[in-house]
Amino acid sequence: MAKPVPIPATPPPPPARTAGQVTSSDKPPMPRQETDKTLELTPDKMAPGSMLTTNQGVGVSDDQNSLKAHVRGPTLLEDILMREKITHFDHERIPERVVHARGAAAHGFFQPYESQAALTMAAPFQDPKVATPVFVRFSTVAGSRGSTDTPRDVRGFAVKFYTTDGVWDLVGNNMPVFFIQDANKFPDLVHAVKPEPDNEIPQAQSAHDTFWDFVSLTPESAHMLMWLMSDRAIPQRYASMEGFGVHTFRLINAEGVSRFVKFHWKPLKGVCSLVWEEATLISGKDPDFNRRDLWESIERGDFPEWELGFQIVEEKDELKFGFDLLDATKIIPEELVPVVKVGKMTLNRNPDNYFAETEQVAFHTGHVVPGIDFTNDPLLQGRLFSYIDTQLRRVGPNFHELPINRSLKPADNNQRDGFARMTINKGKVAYFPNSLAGGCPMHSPAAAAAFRSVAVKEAPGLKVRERSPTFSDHFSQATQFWNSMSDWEKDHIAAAFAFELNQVVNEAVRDRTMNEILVNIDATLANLVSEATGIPVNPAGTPEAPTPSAPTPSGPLHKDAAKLRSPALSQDKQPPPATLLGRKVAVLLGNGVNAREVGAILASLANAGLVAETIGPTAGAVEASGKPLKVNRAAPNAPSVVYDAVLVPSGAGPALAGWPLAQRFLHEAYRHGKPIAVTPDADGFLKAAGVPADAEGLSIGQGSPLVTEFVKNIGQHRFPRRVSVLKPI
Ligand code: HDE
Repeated sequence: MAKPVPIPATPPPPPARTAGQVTSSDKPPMPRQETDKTLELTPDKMAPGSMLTTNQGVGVSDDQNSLKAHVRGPTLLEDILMREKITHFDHERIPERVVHARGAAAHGFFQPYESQAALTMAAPFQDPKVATPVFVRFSTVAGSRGSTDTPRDVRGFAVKFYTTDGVWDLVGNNMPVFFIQDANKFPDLVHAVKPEPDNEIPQAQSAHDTFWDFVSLTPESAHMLMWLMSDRAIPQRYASMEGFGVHTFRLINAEGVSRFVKFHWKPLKGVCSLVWEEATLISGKDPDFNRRDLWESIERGDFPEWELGFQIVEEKDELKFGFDLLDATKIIPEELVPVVKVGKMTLNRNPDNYFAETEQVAFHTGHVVPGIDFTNDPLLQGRLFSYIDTQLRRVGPNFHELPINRSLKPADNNQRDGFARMTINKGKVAYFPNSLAGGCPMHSPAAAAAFRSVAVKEAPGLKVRERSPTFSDHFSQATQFWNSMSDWEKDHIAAAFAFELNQVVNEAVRDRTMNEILVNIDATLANLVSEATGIPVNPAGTPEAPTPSAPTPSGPLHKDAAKLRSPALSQDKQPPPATLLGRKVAVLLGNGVNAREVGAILASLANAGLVAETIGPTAGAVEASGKPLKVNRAAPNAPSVVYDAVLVPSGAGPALAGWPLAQRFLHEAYRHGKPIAVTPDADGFLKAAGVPADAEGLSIGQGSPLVTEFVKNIGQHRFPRRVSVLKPI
């Protein structure tokens, strides 16, 4: 089989296409490796040239004034220059994605740790020495293209692998389950969560009546609701999200042996989230928070990385679990089937053009390569239909010819024509079988690189429009999720349910969510939400949770749902991050700060891989040791919520204590559980900001011991027990 091509250490000079033959690069060189795909894109890139022309290459003498009958007269229909310019502008948008409209993306590569040929023929997993180029798009689901980055929402995590056997798209999310079990319900789910159709309110939020109406009538969504109400729905950065293929797929090896697989992406930056209040503040202060972080970290050379993991289940074990592997509302707990890490993905290059790349990229679950195949998951089966249809509508029938979607292995078939066809197919023959072109292009039944659906034995049965009874346990794994959370994670979940249900006006919807969904997940959860919303828990009116009916009722998950736990689900119990690279520290400055100490602190923070910014009252300077000390950012433009941690160097505290904006800055950092480091002279500042001197994660000290402890605390990410989000101060 053809192998992926290694990434060249020194890329050959790319042949650039430029306007008017001008060759120039408008970007400074970045410490990055080019992949085969980024090199292949080069001829399609264009830097601005020296002469303005029309789309037909005709020079333009004046692009600022329209053609008029006389200097104060009417504009003429004859103005070909203005009409070409404005009509092109009128057609600049393509339909935004019906879901996942807001996104950000980057290029990179995937490299396996060792050959997985025993499991799969898929090209990216054959040889640890070779890397496969990827393009990855992260997104929110419900909001429009211009919406904020930090609503409570699922995040899309879609990876396009440009393999030597063609394109493979792994179109996943940052949550491992989904709201519904059958694709036929997808339009209903999306209509319910999107802004309500009469007034188009609210934007990018599930906190409204139609969403909770739908999910309260759809108990299969209970497990996904737990994920959505958890902090997973407000990831701190894309680089600190897990990713999941969600469905059970198949891996096929060269002998044709099929095994079930679940795909997992594990971020090397650790799994970290925002807290809800912080997320809402960021929405106002920096709606581009996540995409900015992705862009800036790649520009800095701090490349986001994830390990790809397989959970493998042998075909003979398909019915062993007590839930159905075809049910996308279920996970396979990692404690039952470990996630084996098989390789690493690195994102090392920003797109050159948002529209051409991030907007026009077209993913499809049906884009697979030999070695990967599907299961009968009815949600996946529906997606196999939906994505190609959506791309035909959104981007057009030749979407595969756009540079970002183009396979590295050239496409060659008898499909022709359609809007914006770019390939100039030669010859008379566009059919098969043919003799006039020598039978070409030919089938390749024996070639390893040819896709053949795996021959799966289907049990004989009736053609029905029904749900399998093995899909009927909707609550065990929702309870398992709750049981697996730490105390503060439970608080955050209950507070999220309370926030959402307090936005719901319809009493029947509020009541049904409480008494037909929450009480079936956990009584404590129901009581906490009841207290915070005033919705009575009414066990008398509570229907029994449906009895689980599983392929093998002896499966380990069904013994006692209330006792189920999976520590791997808890963010609190995740291993510490492999790197702190890119965490942002605010160094608050005020008049009187010790300039020498600031220099030393900034150097130590940079050594630890942290991005530190000094913040003062204006973007100018503060007075430090009798001299002006330039600051990086002005406090009104640099709110606490966009930083991971705060440090106050010696000398600054007394001035900051009397400054309300600084008090608010420190107080918010405290409320949001962030590591704080101050020198002893900041005691008045702590008091004025309402930060208790014994707060967890607050370091008071001097010099390098202070910085060392502070950096250690940043490794813990947050100290969320400081403030109860259920009963906020
Ligand atoms: Fe999607 N989904 N989806 N989805 N989805 C789309 O395709 C759909 C589902 C996911 O960055 C659309 O190009 C159906 C699950 C991501 O471009 C559309 C069903 C998962 C993205 C579509 C699902 C996803 C999409 C809209 C139920 C996680 C963004 C625009 C059967 C495994 C990809 C587009 C990008 C986008 C349909 C459910 C992930 C309409 C019918 C489950 C990450 O085709």
